[in-house]
Amino acid sequence: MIRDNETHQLLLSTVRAFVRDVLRPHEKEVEENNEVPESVVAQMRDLGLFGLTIPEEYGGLGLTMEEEAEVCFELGRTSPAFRSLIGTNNGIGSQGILIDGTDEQKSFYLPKLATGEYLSSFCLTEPDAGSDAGSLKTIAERDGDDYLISGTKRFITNAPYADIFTVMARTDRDAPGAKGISAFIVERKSDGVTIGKPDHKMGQKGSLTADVIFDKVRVPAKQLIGGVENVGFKTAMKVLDKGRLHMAAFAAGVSDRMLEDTLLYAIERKQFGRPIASFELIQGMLADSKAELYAAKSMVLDAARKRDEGQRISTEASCAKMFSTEACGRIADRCVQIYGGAGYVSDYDIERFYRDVRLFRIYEGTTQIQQLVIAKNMVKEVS
Ligand code: COS
Repeated sequence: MIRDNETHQLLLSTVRAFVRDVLRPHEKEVEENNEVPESVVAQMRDLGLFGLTIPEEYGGLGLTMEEEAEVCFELGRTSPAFRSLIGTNNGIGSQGILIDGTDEQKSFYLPKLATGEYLSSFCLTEPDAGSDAGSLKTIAERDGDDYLISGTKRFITNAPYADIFTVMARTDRDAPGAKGISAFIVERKSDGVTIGKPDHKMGQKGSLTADVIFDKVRVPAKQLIGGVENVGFKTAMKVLDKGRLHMAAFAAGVSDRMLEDTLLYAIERKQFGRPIASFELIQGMLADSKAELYAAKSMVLDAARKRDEGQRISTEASCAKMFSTEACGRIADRCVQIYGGAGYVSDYDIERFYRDVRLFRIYEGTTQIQQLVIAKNMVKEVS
């Protein structure tokens, strides 16, 4: 749902200009230094990018899912590291509090996340619990008015900068699998929280992930999300439904950028005396990519509108995430092919994007997990 088209178009053109004039010129520097410069972060804060999805009453822009998707199409047109920095505050790092938090939790944390004063991370994955998130081992034991949290979380996006973590931990050791898991807001400054060294990743330089280790971290009971034990896995799944749609939209944005760059290259680059864009085998790759991009964007917008209408979109979010990120991988591959040798060297951006987009098919649920969610829901609907 677009609430006010004029305001929305103004926001989109502002983000488009910011991507073009500020973010794109910093892409190579971010890749080389493995960090987003503080001057850029400050501009992102000033533009309100950390609070795109946080309701206006808590100081954010309160975008609807359709509006957010269109902003992601624009933000995708540059290095994923920039989106990654604001992605957790707008998505998996804030949505648990927003969807299931108490009024007190919302009014304390959301304004800080909306302005970017606080950065947040989502701690679900563990060394032995990736796709099988329900098997996580981190424990939260009740101790008077507090819980003591112990365990290790892995590949946590923005962990090196985060001020708060949404931590999924087991409060009932006897309950099987996904039952018995609760969600907590844990402050980084708490005693017993250690952040590991940033991971050396294949791509997405400038977006840092690391282990977060909790060693008997004392967390007041008021930090239990929603004040209810043993429903944290459902909170995590609801957060991921939205996160997966956000990722689908973002992947479409990146596909758009790669395809645009490649088209311009194919028009300029001459072989056999004419632009390679005039050769039908190149045109086939361009056309397949364009059609897949169009399908990905259409899917994302349809699912987003359904979510805005209040429908449950678990299936649609997984379909969109699976299709858009897989299409993005195919588009990246074709783009490198069209660039030829130039696509394999770092002088052109496509080599970096090719590595960056590989992660889209893995994080926030692998393609295989999306297939599982879709098929499970299909069977459930019939039976
Ligand atoms: N919204 C609300 N509730 C949900 C839900 C959703 N989208 N998905 C599942 N649930 C509920 C189920 O209804 C079930 O509730 P009941 O016990 O009351 O019936 C409960 O959560 C457990 O669901 P399920 O039985 O489907 O859990 P599984 O252990 O089989 O796990 C998958 C399901 C595999 C889909 C889940 O573990 C998953 O998404 N794994 C991938 C994790 C991931 O994406 N990690 C990425 C890193 S985090 S950025």
